[in-house]
Amino acid sequence: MSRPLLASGLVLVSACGAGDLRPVHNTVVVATPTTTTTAAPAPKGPTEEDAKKFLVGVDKELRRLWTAQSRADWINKTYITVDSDELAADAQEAQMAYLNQVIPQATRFDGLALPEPLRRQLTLLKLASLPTPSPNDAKKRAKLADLTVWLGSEYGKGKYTPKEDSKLPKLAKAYGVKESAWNLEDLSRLMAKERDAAVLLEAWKGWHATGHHLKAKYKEYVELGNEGAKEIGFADMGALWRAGYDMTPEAFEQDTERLYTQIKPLYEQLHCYVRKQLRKKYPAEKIGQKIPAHLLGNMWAQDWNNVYDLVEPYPGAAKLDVTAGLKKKKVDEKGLVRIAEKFFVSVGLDPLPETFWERSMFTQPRDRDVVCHASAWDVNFNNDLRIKMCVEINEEDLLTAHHELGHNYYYHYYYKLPMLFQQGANDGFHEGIGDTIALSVTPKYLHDIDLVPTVQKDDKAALDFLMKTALGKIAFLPFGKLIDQWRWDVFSGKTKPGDWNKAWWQLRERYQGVAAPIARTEADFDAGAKYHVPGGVPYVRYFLAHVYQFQFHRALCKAAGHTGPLHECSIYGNKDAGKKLEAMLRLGASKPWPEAMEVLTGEKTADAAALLEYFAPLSKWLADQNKGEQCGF
Ligand code: X8Z
Ligand code: ZN
Repeated sequence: MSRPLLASGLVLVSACGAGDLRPVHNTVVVATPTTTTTAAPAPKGPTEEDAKKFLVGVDKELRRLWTAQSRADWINKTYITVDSDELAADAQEAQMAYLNQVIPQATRFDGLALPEPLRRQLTLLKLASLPTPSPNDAKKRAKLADLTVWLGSEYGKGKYTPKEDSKLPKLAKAYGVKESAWNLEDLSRLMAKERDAAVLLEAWKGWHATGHHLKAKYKEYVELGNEGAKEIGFADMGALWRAGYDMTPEAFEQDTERLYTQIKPLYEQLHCYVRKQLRKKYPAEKIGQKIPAHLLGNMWAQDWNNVYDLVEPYPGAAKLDVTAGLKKKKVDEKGLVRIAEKFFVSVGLDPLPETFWERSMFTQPRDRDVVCHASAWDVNFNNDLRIKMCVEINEEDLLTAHHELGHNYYYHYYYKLPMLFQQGANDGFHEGIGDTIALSVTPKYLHDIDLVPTVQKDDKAALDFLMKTALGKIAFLPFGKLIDQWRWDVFSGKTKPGDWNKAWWQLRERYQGVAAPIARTEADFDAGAKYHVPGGVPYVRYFLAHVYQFQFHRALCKAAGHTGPLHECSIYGNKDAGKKLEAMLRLGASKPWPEAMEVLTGEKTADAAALLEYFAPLSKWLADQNKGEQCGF
């Protein structure tokens, strides 16, 4: 797992903390000079040269340890066995042991004036154990490493075997399910298309049951991670996670809240309209204020793309059926990723290295357990780019391929930087690059590359397209925020283990307006049924990315000379936009994120205004449609 991976999703090692410029340890001991009659030589503190030497050593050792971890992790996640678990945990432990030793050493330079690149590396080093800080105790370290690997692998192995009286086996063929036990990909295909509420409920319950047995170990992971965080000066693991944004953890929380306030009214409008349509489709479910979580086409109700047919503004208009286009052109798994690569190359970025195509995992192996959740890697921090994805030939995975390649292109443009700068400007940037490119996958672009036969160019078609995009992007926002809201409270102890599931559903109701479809208890561990929780991957990054990507898109469209509505812009083929993007990617984490934001957008803060501009026509349409409805939840 390299930390990049993380960006990608994965990694046990951190996922990209980007750097807090405040000293992590707020007690800097400054020696007070004492006056004596005899002129004793002043005690010599460390020099700039010492700091430089120290960082050269750290860079070398991190490269060695993170690469070893990355290799072990790649094998583990593409072939889960007792042995690969063991090897991944050993590699994890080794890099944790090094960080336990070297992070405290970095404080030696706290009082010293240093050139900015050195100062920033020291700052980032103090965050380098993110997301899984280990206590400096060999036994505890080994335990924490085992726990993180175990949690990730158990999630990857999760399956649901329907009972005798279940309707699922009869549907297996229709959903392309080949084994009697259904894995997450199988259940997700069903959730996407099925419209029988009882069947949906069974799939939902079946998958969520796979999370139950993770709770006890998750509790141990929280305890040890908190201990590790405290040892390096943070209140708990959540405070460490919130420290990676070039501002205090408190300021970061406030800033996130500010962004959420900007987009909440639009989410409520979308929720209101979707709920109205679902009430028509599922009258027997007697949908109240909150939407039952199994009816939105996705296991976690995190995006609602799959209920598009139920909420399409103008059902008569020609359908933008990308999946049909891919199938018609007989695009295979690699071919789908090639389409995404072609976009990046069209704006002047490099083609992916040949090794990417040789070493990536594009399809789900039939004979072994793997972690299917998509991720992107640079295994040796030296351009050994890969993705790991169980590609299905459909529109959703075409967009995910763009998402993953965004990570790979970031890796590609910063791999020559020191290890500690080989991260996104912050982790939300890393998550936002591929999505930014995917915003240029417009109906016109799809037509231009011959994936859809016709495009209609009128207001109705625009509203259909905006609705589709909103089901992916706007529906996601509260989910993107609440996962870490839950974890921050779990880590700080504000939410006790006896209330974990209750707190989970309180947040899902409050933020998403979604409710558990059946009664839940503390024997359930529903957060454990979402990859990033057992996977230990921070999640607020995706919330940020969903805001940033519209800012990035607007800036790139401006660079490309686009005029007209933002949702019509595609930067496909535009080298000026590509240059702008590349300049930002090349910075990695070498500068505080507001500077990277400025390089790309001219703005120094995160702002949801571009997102609101993009969706303005839909926002107006929704407000009209919802007249007379009691919106809110
Ligand atoms: O985990 C991912 C990527 C890998 S970084 C596929 N995403 C989040 C999720 O699936 O929950 C992308 C969007 C949100
Ligand atoms: Zn990602």
